[in-house]
Amino acid sequence: MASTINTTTGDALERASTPVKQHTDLKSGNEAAAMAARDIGYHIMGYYPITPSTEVAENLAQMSANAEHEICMVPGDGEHGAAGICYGASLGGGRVLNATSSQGLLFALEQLPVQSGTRSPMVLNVATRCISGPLDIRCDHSDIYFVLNTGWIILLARDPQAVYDLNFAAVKIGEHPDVRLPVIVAYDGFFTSHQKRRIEVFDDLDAVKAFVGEPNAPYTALDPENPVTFGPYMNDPDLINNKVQLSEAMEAARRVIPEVIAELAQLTGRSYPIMDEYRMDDADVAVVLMNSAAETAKEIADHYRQQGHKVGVLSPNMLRPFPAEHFRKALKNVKAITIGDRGDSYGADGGNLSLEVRAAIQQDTDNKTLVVTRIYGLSGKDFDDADAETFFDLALEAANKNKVNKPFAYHGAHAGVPDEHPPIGLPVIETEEVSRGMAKVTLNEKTNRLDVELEPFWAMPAVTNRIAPGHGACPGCGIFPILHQIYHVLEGDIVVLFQTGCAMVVTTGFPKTAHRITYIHNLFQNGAATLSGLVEMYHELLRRKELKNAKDITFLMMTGDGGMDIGMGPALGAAHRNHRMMIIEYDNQGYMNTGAQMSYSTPLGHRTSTSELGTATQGKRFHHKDTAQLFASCHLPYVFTAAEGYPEDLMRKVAKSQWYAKREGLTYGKILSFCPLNWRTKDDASMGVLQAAVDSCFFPLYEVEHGHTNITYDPDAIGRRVNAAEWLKQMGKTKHLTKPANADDLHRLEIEVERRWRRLKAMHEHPEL
Ligand SMILES: Cc1ncc(C[n+]2csc(CCOP(=O)(O)OP(=O)(O)O)c2C)c(N)n1
Ligand code: SF4
Ligand SMILES: [Mg+2]
Repeated sequence: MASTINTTTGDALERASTPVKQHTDLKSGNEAAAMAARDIGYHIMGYYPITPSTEVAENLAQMSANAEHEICMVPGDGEHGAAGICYGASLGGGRVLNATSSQGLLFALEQLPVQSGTRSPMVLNVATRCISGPLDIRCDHSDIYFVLNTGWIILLARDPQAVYDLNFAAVKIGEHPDVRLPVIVAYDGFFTSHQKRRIEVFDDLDAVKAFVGEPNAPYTALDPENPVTFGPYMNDPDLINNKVQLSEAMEAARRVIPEVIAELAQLTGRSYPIMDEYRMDDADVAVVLMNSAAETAKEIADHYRQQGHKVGVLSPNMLRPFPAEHFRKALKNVKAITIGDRGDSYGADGGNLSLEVRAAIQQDTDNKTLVVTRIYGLSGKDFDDADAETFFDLALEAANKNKVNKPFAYHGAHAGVPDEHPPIGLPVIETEEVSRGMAKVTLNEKTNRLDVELEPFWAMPAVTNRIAPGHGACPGCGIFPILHQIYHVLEGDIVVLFQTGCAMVVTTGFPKTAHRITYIHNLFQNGAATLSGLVEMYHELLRRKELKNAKDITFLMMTGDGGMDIGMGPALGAAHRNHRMMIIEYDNQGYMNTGAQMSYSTPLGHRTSTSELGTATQGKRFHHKDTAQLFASCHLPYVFTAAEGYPEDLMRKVAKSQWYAKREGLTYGKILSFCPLNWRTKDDASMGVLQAAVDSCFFPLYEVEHGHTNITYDPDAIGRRVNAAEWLKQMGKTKHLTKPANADDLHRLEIEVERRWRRLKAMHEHPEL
């Protein structure tokens, strides 16, 4: 809890004599952020899941299901969409919340200056996390450093209590008439977002409401009697003048933030000085750190003090506006400091904290503080006692010698050994081993469609597996049977791109990989564009005869259903450009790798961690996305659906896809994929569940070949049609839909399923559709 009193700057407040009634609870940072949001009573939350911030939305979703708050939670199609939702909502004048991390923050980045540039306040919780690539989910500050130039206020919360408290302050700071800027509350991913600590929580919600007050937007987009143009095209000199105003708003924030924090302290009894100064009064040397690592350094400072070293710790509670004056005052008489940056500004000899502290003290011509910069703790690498000791020792050495030996370096890391390679895995696959003619595809001159002849299943294992044994998926996971079925019939050399998702996460973990063929990962918002670039490079190099060892390559992108939300734009772009590549989506009806949040493919009423079951609502509130029809409307040569439990049908379609992708252009397939963990079934329940999904016509099996729809399995025609309830009763995530209380939702789902099925049948029967 940041209750240190700042004796240098006078920002800190004594504990208020009569704080409002609170109770003690044990909560993580994410839980604290969600509880604060509930107590603030935001109007809208636009969000998109990403570890480690996802729990904020998940906690609020659970509370929403039980009517514990009235926040309207809008799931974005990605963080860019979520940021747009938040921006639009804030223009309406109500209160708006978001939470994100890492790539999510970067994907939203483009929207952040738009929001601050039009002076639209909102609150964004950032559980800080390492940015890609390569992909890593753990904590550092590389994401938040990217936001420094966006015009957002950034408050730093070092523990769950600070997360809770500063969320209230953030609303009031951002909405202050002299400020009107969006505010980020940044806390360390996992260290703070997930570790539970004792926190004090308000009992008196009236006092909270009185503190935050009513939203007071001077203009809104919802007042037709006073129409306003938000974001006009603006040229020189207006734009630069507009930025003067933004700069002045930041300056106003310097004044407003301590005022609001002081007011909050009256309520809570807890104070957050702009600069958290620990034993700095007479310090000769100091360590400067942001957020949770500073707490470790404080303990070591105590040990060093006992040994007679005059050391202290400095850590800001605010990053924007940057507390330059506070640093100048605190470092006036300090001989040397080590600044730890949990993120690098590559090539600048320091991360942003170092660069800005150095710039700040350079303004004080009397300041003689020597500065050591160390990049530490990237991707969640622990900062423990020994690291803190090293940082103090570096500063003490500099102070003693009055010289810095190595001003900039990485701490506890090295660049690797150039000639050392990970051990070679299985031998390279020869083209002949994977060209075994398991599916013979011929063009039928009469129908102008493809015919496929499959070898018997028992012959299939003759194809060398492109996926090595050994992966980290859950028992019973559908992804691997699907991959095996695909790889059995695909002929020859394949380059595969996996978008982020379970299939990617469970098959690669440096230095190991389960992929025996060339594999690329790009984040799931952009895989299709990436693969399309590679496809074009391949054809261009072939055309120029510049490709050494030129081979006949098929390009395949594997994606989850979530990847077809956030990555839909680039995928449709690739489809419209009609690159010669295959896209295959394994649809497990949710964002499984991040803990089963809803995707747009999740059907109505299904339980996920962001469409929870409670007394007020039961599962997802809107219908599943018809991704196959979206791609069909791009007039591709070939689109199909398939299910893991119908291997023959699946393999025929994959073989056709490859044929078209090599000759005519982009093909797309959506395959229903079993996920026992999050569908809440037994590991071996796949056959029954998938059969019922198909037989209830929820997931029809069909293909669209050159625009002609062909249903490849018709449960009506063979007397196998079952009710949706037959399917839903088999899964823990949907059992509730078969109860009388949820009859309306079941009925809505059945009607929608039937409508889509009839439409499909009409297309199947009509020669032109
Ligand atoms: C820009 C961005 N936002 C969010 C995430 C977090 N994230 C990674 S994978 C994933 C869900 C993937 O869902 P899906 O594509 O359906 O694959 P599955 O995990 O179900 O296999 C999410 C939300 C991320 N990595 N990057
Ligand atoms: S969570 Fe589901 S999709 Fe992911 S590995 Fe486990 S079973 Fe497979
Ligand atoms: Mg999924």
